[in-house]
Amino acid sequence: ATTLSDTPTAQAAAGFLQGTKRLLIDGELVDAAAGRTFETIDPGTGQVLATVAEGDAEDIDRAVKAARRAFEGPWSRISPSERGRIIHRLGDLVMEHAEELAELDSLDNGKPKAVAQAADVALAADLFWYMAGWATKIKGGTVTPSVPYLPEAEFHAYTLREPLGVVGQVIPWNFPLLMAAWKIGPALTTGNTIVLKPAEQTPLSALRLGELALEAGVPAGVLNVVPGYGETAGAALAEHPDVDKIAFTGSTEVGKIIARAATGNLKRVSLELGGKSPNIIFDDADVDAAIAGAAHGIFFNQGEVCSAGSRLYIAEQHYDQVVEGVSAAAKGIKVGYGLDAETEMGPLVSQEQFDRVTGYLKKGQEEGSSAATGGNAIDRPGYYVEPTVITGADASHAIVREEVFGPVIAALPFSDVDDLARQANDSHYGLAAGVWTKDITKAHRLAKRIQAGTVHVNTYHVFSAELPFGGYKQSGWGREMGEEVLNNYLETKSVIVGL
Ligand code: TXE
Repeated sequence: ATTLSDTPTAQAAAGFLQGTKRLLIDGELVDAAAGRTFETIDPGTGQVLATVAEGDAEDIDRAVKAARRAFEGPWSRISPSERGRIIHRLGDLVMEHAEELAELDSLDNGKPKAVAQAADVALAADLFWYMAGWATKIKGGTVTPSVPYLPEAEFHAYTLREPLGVVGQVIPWNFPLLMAAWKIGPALTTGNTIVLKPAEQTPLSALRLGELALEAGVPAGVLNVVPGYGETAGAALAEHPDVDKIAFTGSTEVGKIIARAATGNLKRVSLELGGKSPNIIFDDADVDAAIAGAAHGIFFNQGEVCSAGSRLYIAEQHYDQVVEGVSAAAKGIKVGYGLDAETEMGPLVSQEQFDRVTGYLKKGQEEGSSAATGGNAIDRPGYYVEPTVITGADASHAIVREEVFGPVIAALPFSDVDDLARQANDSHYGLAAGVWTKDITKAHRLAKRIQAGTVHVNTYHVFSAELPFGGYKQSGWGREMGEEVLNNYLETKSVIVGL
């Protein structure tokens, strides 16, 4: 691994970064069957961070077989109580290795280490602790069936909730550790076994998490981690005939590919996809709080958040003040290398993502909008972009309609509330929204009208293990977290006994 001479280097993660990182299959660290490797890049410098074994279809197949054996064998014999304790220990181990995991995500993704530790790592641990409690609380019910064509008969019936079996999980690069936790936690607590494919841009923390899972007592084969590319390893997992379910977080485009690939054996599918979330500031809002919330809603995690508040609707009379306020917040953000203690915003994750975001900035100019602040790449090694506030955009512009997935917010004035609700819902996406007002009636009315899986009122970006998260419309299928996610990983069986 190499770094630029003036950038801080890994401390807690230095050991893990040594040597080629291998696949975790059946409790063993192994090379890819084809012997191939790929490089993961530090987006803060553009230089190679680590070399990683590149899994493909053959490795996925090996991992699925191991997961099947573990599902039928050791994992099925462990009591729910013990399962819960193992998952709880995994949460403890995540916290014990908080600094190491935060460094790995900072180096691999670019995000500030302090943010990774306070948000990603803490949320991941909390998710495991929360899910651990569910292991002993998964239960069916008893039912007294009435059967019109058998009026004299008497029955005793009940429902069982059973794990699906082998679950494939494909995750993105924006919250590498946390997305792994969101997927692994509920699948384990419901008694499934897992083949996880992390994003090729950020495979490191998921591999480290796999090792910690073994340390926590997860039996060999229950959690397999196979880094590789989407078109090879990811596609092989989505198509695999012996995988019972595929869970995916990523782009809407790939979500559709996954859903099609899953039809071969009609495996269960859950999808957490893109967004273009409206954040709405009313005339009666606490304007200062709304400005801070709008800036946090878009600039947190370099704007690489599926639920980022990227369309900012502002009541006309506050428009200038809010644009000025969010612009000032943008200018005040310290953009820099993730391991620098001063850094508040890191680089984008990859050259590809940098090209995509700067492409949208250019397109915005061509379409006739302008940047109140930012609008450019930052001239230094790595994939840095200025926090940007766009004004003068039209509802038909790409920068208002499409997911930019970068630190770019479009400010749009409004006057009429009914028209505003129409505009807020004028999107293929429906992941999140924000409403800023002191009028509780208005807030609750709008919360009902907005087509989104999460509506924030006078706050933004609140994630909690207890709260379901997911999308309406093309933002996805199913919900993650909360009690609701358990449905993604369970079958229901009715058992009827004639008495
Ligand atoms: O995502 P992909 P990309 C959005 C965001 C971003 C855009 C593109 O707008 O700009 O997607 O990012 C795997 N079969 N989001 O290209 O390709 C891939 O290896 C199976 C929103 O990085 O969807 C990775 O593990 N798997 C989002 C994962 O899918 C495939 C987070 C996500 O990559 C595959 C990330 C295939 N054919 C991007 N092709 C969110 N909802 O948070 C790729 N993959």
